[in-house]
Parts: sequence; C-alpha cells; structure tokens
Amino acid sequence: PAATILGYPRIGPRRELKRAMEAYWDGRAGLAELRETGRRLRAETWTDLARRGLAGQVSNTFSDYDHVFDAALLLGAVPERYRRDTPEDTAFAAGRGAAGLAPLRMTKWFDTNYHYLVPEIGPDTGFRADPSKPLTEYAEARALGVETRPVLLGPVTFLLLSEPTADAPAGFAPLSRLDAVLEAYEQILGALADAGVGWVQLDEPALVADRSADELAATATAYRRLGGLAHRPALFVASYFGALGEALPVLAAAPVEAIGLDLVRGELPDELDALRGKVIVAGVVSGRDVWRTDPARATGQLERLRGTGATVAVSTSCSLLHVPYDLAAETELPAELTGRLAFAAQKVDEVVALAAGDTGAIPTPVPAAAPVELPPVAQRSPYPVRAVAQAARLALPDLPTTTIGSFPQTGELRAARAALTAGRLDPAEYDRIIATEIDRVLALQEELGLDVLVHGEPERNDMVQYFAEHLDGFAVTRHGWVQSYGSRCTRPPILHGDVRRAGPITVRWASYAQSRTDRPVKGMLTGPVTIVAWSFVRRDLPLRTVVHQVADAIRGEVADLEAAGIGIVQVDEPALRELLPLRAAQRDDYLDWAVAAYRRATSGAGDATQIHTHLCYSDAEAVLAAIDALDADVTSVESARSHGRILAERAVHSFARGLGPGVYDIHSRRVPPADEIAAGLRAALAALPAGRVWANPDCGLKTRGYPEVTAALRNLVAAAREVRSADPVPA
Ligand code: THG
Ligand code: ZN
Repeated sequence: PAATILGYPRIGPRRELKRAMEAYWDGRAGLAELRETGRRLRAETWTDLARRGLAGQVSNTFSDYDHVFDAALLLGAVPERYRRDTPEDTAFAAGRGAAGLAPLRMTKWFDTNYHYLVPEIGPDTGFRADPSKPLTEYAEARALGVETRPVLLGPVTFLLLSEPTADAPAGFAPLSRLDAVLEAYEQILGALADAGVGWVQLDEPALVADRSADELAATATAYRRLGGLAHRPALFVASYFGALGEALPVLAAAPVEAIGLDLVRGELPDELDALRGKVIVAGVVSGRDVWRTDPARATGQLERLRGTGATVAVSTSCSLLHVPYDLAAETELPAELTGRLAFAAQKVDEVVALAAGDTGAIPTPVPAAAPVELPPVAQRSPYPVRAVAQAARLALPDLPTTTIGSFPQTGELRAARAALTAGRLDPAEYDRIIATEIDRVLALQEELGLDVLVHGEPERNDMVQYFAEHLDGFAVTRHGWVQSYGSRCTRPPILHGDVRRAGPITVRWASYAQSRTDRPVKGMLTGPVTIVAWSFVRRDLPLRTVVHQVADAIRGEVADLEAAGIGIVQVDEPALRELLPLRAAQRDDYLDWAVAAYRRATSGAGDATQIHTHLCYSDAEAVLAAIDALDADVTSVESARSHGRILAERAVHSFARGLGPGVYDIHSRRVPPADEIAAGLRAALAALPAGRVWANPDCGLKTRGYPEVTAALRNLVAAAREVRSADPVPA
C-alpha cells in the first residue's frame, strides 16, 4: 500500500493498559480483564487508523510488556526460570522478577528512552517457533475487516541485542546461533503464509549502527535464507534510527520484496539503483519527535525516489511508539505551538496526505532561526584546590553516607499533586503537605545517621518534567504519555522556544530543608543533557546550542542555591550515555559538546561548593572518559552489579575525585545486608585513593517503598561505620 506506519503506541490513549497491568499485578483484576483491555485497545487502534484512511495497517505491535521479550517468546527462547503457564505471566516474571528471582536485565532501545528486556541466548538455548501471538492479532484485525502486516523483530537484531547466558563460554556470541534462529523464523513465516498473511515486517534497526564484516555476512545469510523460502509472505525489512550505510547493499542483494529507510535521520542513499525491483518504504514522517513534517523535504524525497522508477510507499521513520497518541487530547497548549505539532494520530494523517500527494494539508513549519552563539563562561579551580576548600567547609567524616536525591513518592503525595492540578486543593495547603513531607524525610535521615541529607523531592513529579514546568521555552502536556518500560511512562516536555529561567526553581524547598537541620542538605538539579534527552526538542537550532541554553539556566540555578547557603549541589546526567550516537564516527563530537554543556552548568560554583553528579546505567564504560571530564567533585554511579568494572576503569583513568559506587541496588525489592554493603565499600577503598569514597544507593529511591528503603539505608550507615572503624562487620 502507498501509505503505512512501522508501529503504533500500545499503552492506551489514557494509559488503559498500564492501569490494567497494575490492577492484575495487585490482584485487583484477573487475566481475563487484562486480556480484554488489550483486545479492546488493539481494536480501537485499527478502527481509528482505518477511519484516518491508513491502508497499510500493522499488527503484532501490541505487547503485554515488551516487544523484544515477545520475540524471545515467539522463538521459544525464554530462560527456563521465567516460564509460567501463560505468556503474560512469563513476560511479567521476566520484567519484574519474583521472590528470589531477579528480573531480566533491562536496557535502552537504541537511543530512545524505551527500555527492553535483554534476551539471554547461550550455546544450548532451544528454539521452538510459537507464532500464536502474531496469528491471533492478525485474525483479530481481519475479523474487523482490517488487513494487517504482522511486525516481528528481525533475526539479526534479535541476536545482536541478546546477551550470552551466564553459563556460556567466554567469547560466546549469540549471533553464532543464527542458523537455529532462522529455522524458527522459517516455521513462523510458513505459519503466517498459511493464515493468509500477505506481507510481514521484519525490524532490523541494529543495521543502522556500525556492523562488523561478520555481522553483515550474517545479515546476508539470514535474508538469503528467509527470502529463499518457497512458501512465505512478502518480506519487508525495516531499518530505522539512522541510515543503513554499509548494510544497504547487503539488503539490496537479498531476495526480499521491500526495504524501509529512515529518511528523517538519514538522507536518500546514492545507490538507489541497487534497490531496483524492490518496494521502498520511505520513512519521511518522523516517529521520534512531535513536530509536523516539512512538506518540501518529504515531497522532494518522495519525488526523487519515484523518479528512479521505484515503487514507493510513504511511511513513518520508525514505530510511533516513541510519541504520544493524539494532539487532540491537549486543550491547554498555546495555539501557536499546536499548529506546529503532530502526535501519533496526526503523523498517520500526514502519511496518508503525503501518499495522496495532498501536501496542502500540512502547514509549513517555521523557518530555521540563526544559531545562537553563547558567550564563554569561567571555569573552576583545579580539583585539589576545591577539595581543600570543601573539606574545610563541610567537615564530613571519611566514607560519607548519602542518597541520590528522591525518597519514595507516596500515594498521598501523588493524590495531593493531582488535586492541586485539578484545582481541588488550595496551593497553600499543598505547600504545607510538601513541607511536612520534607520534615519527615529529614527526620528519618537524621535518625538513620546519614551525613549528607536530601529534601527527598516530594514536590517533583519527574526530574525532567518538573524543570520543564518552571522554565520558559518548554510546554508540558496533559496526556502526552510515552512508554518507558513495562507499565511505566513519562510525559516528555516539549522544548519549543529559547530556554530561559524566569526565577529560582528549587531554592525555596532546598533552603527550607537546610533551615531544618544542622547537617548539609544537597541541592538537587537535573543536568542539561538529560533535560534535553528526555524532552522533544526544537529542530531549528543545532542540538548543542539548545543544550547550552539549558545549561545556562541550570548555571543560574546553581548560583542561586549557592547564594541561599547550599554547600552541595548535585547535577545529575543519567541520560549522558543515551544520546551517544549509534555510529562511532559521531561520538567524539557529541561527547565534546555534552561535557561542555555540563561544565557550563556547573562551573560557576565556588571552590567551596561541592558539585555532585549521578549517572544511571551499567554500561558506563563507553563514556567513562567523558564522565571524568565532567569534573564533578563527587560522582555516583549505577549499578551495584557493575561497580567492580567501573572501579577498575577508574584506576586506569587515574581518576582522583570523589566516587560513590552504588552499593545498594534500588531496582530490586531486596534489602542488602550490611556485610554485603561493607564488602562493596572495601572493594572501592582498595581501588581508589584514601578519602574519596562515598557510601550511597545506586539510584533515587522514588519507586521503592519506605519499609525496604529504611531497612536498606540502616544497613548502609552501619556498613559505612564498620568500615570506617576498620572492624569487620558481623555476619
Ligand atoms: N524520568 C524521565 N525519563 C526517564 C526516567 C525518569 N528515563 C529513564 C528512566 N528514568 C526510566 N524510568 C522510569 C522510572 C519510573 C517512571 C518512569 C520512567 C515512573 N513513571 C510514572 C508512571 O508511569 O506511573 C509516572 C510519573 C509521573 O507522574 O510523571 O514511575 O525518571 N523523564
Ligand atoms: Zn540513577
């Protein structure tokens, strides 16, 4: 068909699936109700998109928990320890864990804010095709009169995203199991063909990153084999999140019927001749942002493609999973902004209009503004000078104990915020609730004996949204939820204008907290790269310029916190790794401006003000030199599982500033015993210069409950005291 999309959001326009999942987990609803919600959401999506005129509809883009885990289910390659009686319970066990059972590792889906469950593949993993889910969804749509193209994760990307099982021999590569996986795909394609499926979409986003010769050869093998099947649907291999580069000729030579190109991130390739005879699915409508499509660019690309004689289908650049459902749900955005926006539903309208050659329906976006050069800013004194000034001011013990910033968000707090937004709660009463909560969190930390306190962030919904709500140049949405993982969603703010700080944002609650205790209270800020990474950002300025504008706003906030007497300011950059370009050739440039932005935000601080930062991921190796270059006085890192590796790297980087290896894994409900925490601290002390190690959890405590947090922090303080006094911790 001439108009199609690569995928659609699945959590529900009002997060119906989130609610249904959480009700099922809490025992408030049964499996039948959960399944009914999913069925209804799928039906509503197909019906709505048909009404919008979209002929090329997709199925199997729904997921109970995660579409990468669905691929493991499809291939029968789920680790034994997670297997349950139903696919839903299996996915939930893998996604959430259970008593004594850690969940599968979760990591970012390429450079998006979506997290998938990492499949585990070993030399002995058995594969058994189970096409029931795509078959069921295909039949459901067909019963509604909608012909769909089932979407499957492609075999190469599936294996490249997998990690070796714990018992795999050193050096084992999941891709070495390609033959077995292809056998399963062959059976699946056959079953789909039997059911009358005309086209299948195989997603291969891994092909837009740098790939070795072996990986490209595996790609050639895979598609030669699948394409060579006698009985199969037509094959559409979708690439997205960038240009195919060296993988393009490989796919061009493969016997597949259609190839999808991301023409938003990538330009039209020169080697179009090589694609002759194939349908080109032209991803001209961005699935990664909320802006309307530039009709001149899109139609220009489509015309050039058609000019080569190719058969062209108009499409989104990737699945619309990464954008909110429907702009029509937003009634409070300024009209000037609304006119420039397109959410998933509007992007479908754009695809339909472009395919019909009807570009008049798409307003022309605003022309690009001239790049703004920001003036250079002063840098701080070298670390040794700062360290002396900070030691004198803060007088902290060895191995200081602290937390990352947020404390558990209770139901009462969320209810109070909802009531405030709805106008049912007086702002003064809301402020009293926040102040009371801060008092409670401070009293708890004093009682536990923590050295550096936090106010707990009860006033914040989300570490990015909160700042966006208080900065000029941002808009926030009411219903613009985007799935982050499982049932969890965020509402990415929309950065649409020049960013400016109209006044202090965090000073009020930080100084309130500091006025209530004699111990130092950390001011808590989100770094410029993270604010931008977790927002939808204007495209008329280079990203580095936008990030530097945000950095200047944060720099102002650091200065105001300092002026209010706050001696420690933490500026977190958990998303530093996330924006790292997929291609190695572009990484140094990115890291240069990202580090420059962080230093812009923090280098106005005086020598006696201690700057902390926190980064949240386990594969920090790729950006370790950049973390070092942030020049923060104290860095805390996730995760409890990988701190050994990070410490080893630290030694290589001869890093000599403060480091808080996360010694309490907050992603699990488990309370770590004091001796285990003490062992982690001793390992850090052995690897780092004396007087530089901090004791802290590996992330914020927002998503945990008070009972386990209290118990774990009690053990953390006990462990730090034991290690300080150099006595062994009693087992
Ligand atoms: N904020 C933002 N993006 C993020 C994180 C974040 N991306 C990476 C990581 N953290 C993702 N993790 C989470 C963790 C929890 C939640 C969302 C993403 C979460 N969301 C609430 C929910 O879905 O119920 C809604 C929160 C709200 O009310 O705003 O708990 O921390 N931007
Ligand atoms: Zn974190």
